[in-house]
Amino acid sequence: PAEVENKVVPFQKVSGKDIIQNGNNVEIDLRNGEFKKEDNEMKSQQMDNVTILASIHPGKLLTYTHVPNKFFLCEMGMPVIIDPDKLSPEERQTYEEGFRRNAFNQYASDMISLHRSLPDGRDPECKQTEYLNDLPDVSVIIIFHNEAWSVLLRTVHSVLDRSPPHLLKEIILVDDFSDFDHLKQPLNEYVSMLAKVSLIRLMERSGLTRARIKGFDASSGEVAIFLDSHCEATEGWLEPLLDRIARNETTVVVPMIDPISDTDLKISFQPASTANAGGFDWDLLFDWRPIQESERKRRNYKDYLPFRTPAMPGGLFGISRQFFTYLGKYDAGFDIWGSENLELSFKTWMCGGTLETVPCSHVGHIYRNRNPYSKPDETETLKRNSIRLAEVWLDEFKAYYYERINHTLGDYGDVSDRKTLRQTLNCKSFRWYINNIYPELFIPSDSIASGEIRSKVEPVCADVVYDYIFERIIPTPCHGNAGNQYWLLSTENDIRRDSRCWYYVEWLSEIKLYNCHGQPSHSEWVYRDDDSIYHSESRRCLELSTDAKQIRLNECSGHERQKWVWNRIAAD
Ligand code: LR7
Ligand code: MN
Repeated sequence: PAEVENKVVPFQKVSGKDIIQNGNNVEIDLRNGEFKKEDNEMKSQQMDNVTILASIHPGKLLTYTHVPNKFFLCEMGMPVIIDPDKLSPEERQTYEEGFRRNAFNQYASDMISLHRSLPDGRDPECKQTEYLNDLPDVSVIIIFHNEAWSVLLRTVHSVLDRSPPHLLKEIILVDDFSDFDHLKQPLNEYVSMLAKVSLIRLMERSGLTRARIKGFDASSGEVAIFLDSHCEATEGWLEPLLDRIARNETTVVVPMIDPISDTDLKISFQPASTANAGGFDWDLLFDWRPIQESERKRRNYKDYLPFRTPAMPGGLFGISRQFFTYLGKYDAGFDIWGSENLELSFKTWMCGGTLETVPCSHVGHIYRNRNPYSKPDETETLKRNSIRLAEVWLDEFKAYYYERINHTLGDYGDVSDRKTLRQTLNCKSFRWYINNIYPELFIPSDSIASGEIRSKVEPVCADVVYDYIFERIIPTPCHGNAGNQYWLLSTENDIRRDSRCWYYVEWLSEIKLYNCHGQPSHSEWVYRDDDSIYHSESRRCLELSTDAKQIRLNECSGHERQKWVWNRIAAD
């Protein structure tokens, strides 16, 4: 596909005759346009004109959106770059309100066509692959809580525009008790005009797990595909997913997830060669991991072929109706956010299925830094979800998570039904899952020491502070609740928690956290008999500063400030 530069051009008139079909692309010739600065009427007419045409040639049209006095070419997933300092006070307010309510740039999104075109960067093999003729039909289930209008409807239209009609049975929107005004009557009216789209309203805040179950129960396609409410399906996204399920009903599929920027809405199309697998750590949160070497080899290093993955991120996936039902859908006891993704990953593998990423299928997703919506008692809800998950699926391995929360289980509700389900389905053990599906997971029992790292001179423990984008090791008063004061010393002499390792940054004289399997290569720490923690590369020792505000390295002196107690030390 033609690469399009993100050009800034003066505000100009666009009419039908200026629109030129050029191969697969449609270009707008602005040379004959006339400059019409104050004409708001013109502006909206132009927008209408372009939008209507865009829906006739979905994905094939380049359109323009405006910021005051400027047009930005923002199709092909190009960014909309806005300088907030140049906005009028009212527009500036709208801009900021958009960020505040959504944690992404709603103002920019509102300028982009609901049918915007996207780049097609699929590997060439994807377009040559012959998919089965007789594919199952699909219900796409999109749940949302307080989503922005343009983002939600761009998700819907991207699915309508880019799915073969005979395969798309329906789109089911599930409103998880939103209170944004535009999601009330205006959404009813809009949806009533769209064929195949229906809207379910939940009468209380249910959280994403129960919202998905409601949507699933109301749907009837042979396959269910779930999407977050801020996604964009790209050309050819559907067939590669359905093909895998058609060949094996117990295959659960995840597309490539292309990041859409939260600031300028640019989509970064990820080539298959950059695909990651999914994993998690003992905090029981999903994370991305390199694809296993065995799996790369099994596919003869052909990046475009589906690969097995230990876990799914959770928001975008397809599953056959029968298999999802067989697996008992989700634990309906999960509240608001979290845990359903790992539950379904474990169940899929342990109860007879396969979880795959399908690199030929691409769907965009807006990643954001925070969740903008209200979440009642966030940490408690997530912890409760995680405990339910651990109780039912982790067997003896649940201890590693419980150690992280200092065994403060609290009331996590009743999970007996879920345990019965696991028994009835005769699912394999978590040990089997780790040994066979996720052997790269770090097992804490292999560690030399674990728990808090407490100074011998003051009641402070090694903790982490998030300063800007880095996580720095600092001393804080020991609280005895594990959490961020919980550290493992691995047999490879890493000090780590989950996949984050201590790394000494020499030029800053600071210890920061880095990915254990990423760059830079690791720092080696040795816990010695004299209770010092020795950093091999610099040959220095971990020391608490005299004001007890820093943890740094210094010449090993045997001083009390260099002595640390690690609260569980493996017997050897
Ligand atoms: O109470 C709620 N009710 C809802 O309906 C809370 C959320 N939601 C909706 C929300 O509007 C959105 O459409 O649920 C969807 C997911 O919520 P997000 O977008 O806030 O979640 P996320 O993208 O930060 O989180 C990822 O992990 C979650 C764990 O529960 C879910 O599985 C999300 O679907 C999942 N998203 C993805 O996998 C997209 C890829 C990102 C990654 C990694
Ligand atoms: Mn999301």
